[in-house]
Amino acid sequence: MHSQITELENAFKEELSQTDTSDGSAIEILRLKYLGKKGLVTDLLKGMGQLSAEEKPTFGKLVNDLKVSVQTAIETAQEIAKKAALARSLESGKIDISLPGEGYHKGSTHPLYDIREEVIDFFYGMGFKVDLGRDIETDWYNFEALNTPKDHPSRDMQDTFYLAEGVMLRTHTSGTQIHYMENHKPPLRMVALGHVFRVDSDATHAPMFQQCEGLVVDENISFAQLKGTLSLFAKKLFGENIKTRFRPSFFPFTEPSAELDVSCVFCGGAGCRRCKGTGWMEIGGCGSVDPAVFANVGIDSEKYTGFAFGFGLDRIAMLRHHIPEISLLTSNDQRFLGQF
Ligand code: FA5
Repeated sequence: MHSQITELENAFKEELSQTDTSDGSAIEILRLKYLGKKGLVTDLLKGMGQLSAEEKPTFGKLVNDLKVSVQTAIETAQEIAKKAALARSLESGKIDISLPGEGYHKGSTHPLYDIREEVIDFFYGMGFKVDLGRDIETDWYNFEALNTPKDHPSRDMQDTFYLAEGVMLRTHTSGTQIHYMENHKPPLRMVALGHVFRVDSDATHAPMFQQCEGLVVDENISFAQLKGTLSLFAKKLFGENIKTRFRPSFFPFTEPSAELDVSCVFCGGAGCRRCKGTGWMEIGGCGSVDPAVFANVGIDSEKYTGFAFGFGLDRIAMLRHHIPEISLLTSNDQRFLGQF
């Protein structure tokens, strides 16, 4: 019997020495083999029933000692395995705080917003008041008061989205001039910025775009002051080297009228595909306020003169950033917007 206990003890020691003590499941297998319900040490205890009453206490103590020493050895091994598992998990989940953080997308302002802010900044600095006007206008403000009667051919220049008889999405910001002159007495200086709408769509024309309207009314206002103001404005937008050209044109509400062109930002004025070989690009219209407009708002055209201008913010953004297609500005495409 004694030798049986010694053999079992040696066998256990041998097996334990060959077990990977960092592996908790291998130790559990060993525990079950010796101390489990059908384990080898448990079997020895069960076999005690066949012993005589004298043998039982001695044998019982030896088996119990064996059980305690196996149990202690197993617990020590389990402790080692636990520590090894913790070390492994710390190693695998280790955070290197010197590594850069995960990237995130930083938003930026829309190029049209930036231009709008710049325009406001420029004119505000020159003493202009800023107005927004309204998206929906009546025929009076969008056309009639601007010296454009119903049968006037220039109405065809702006293909209109009508909402009801005599009510429309404004085709230009010029109606704001009328609202402003109805509510303010000269001398006055104002710019109005906002969306305008036309049935119009190609690479450089959008059905919805933004315009900035400008109006100055006072005694002795001349076309020369208009040229000076807009030339300065063009330099502010496109840099000192930009050239401006005032090309004779027609608008019912200004007389004389002109288109404001800037030298092509793509070719510097040499002529290219973008400027259709002319070396110039149009950004807006302008002129001296027609006395008929003053008459519609009760301003004495014998005493006062004025100039007005209107240009497209989308066009300016296109020129500034070399954008080939106007619709990109309202496409909400991150690949495009992410470049600003
Ligand atoms: C007008 O809208 C006049 N109200 C401007 C004006 C104001 C003249 C005050 C005299 C006095 P025009 O239709 O040319 O003019 O448009 C002005 C500018 O708006 C154009 O030069 C261009 O920059 C821009 N624009 C016109 N149509 C479109 C369009 N469909 N898409 C984008 N920009 C446009």
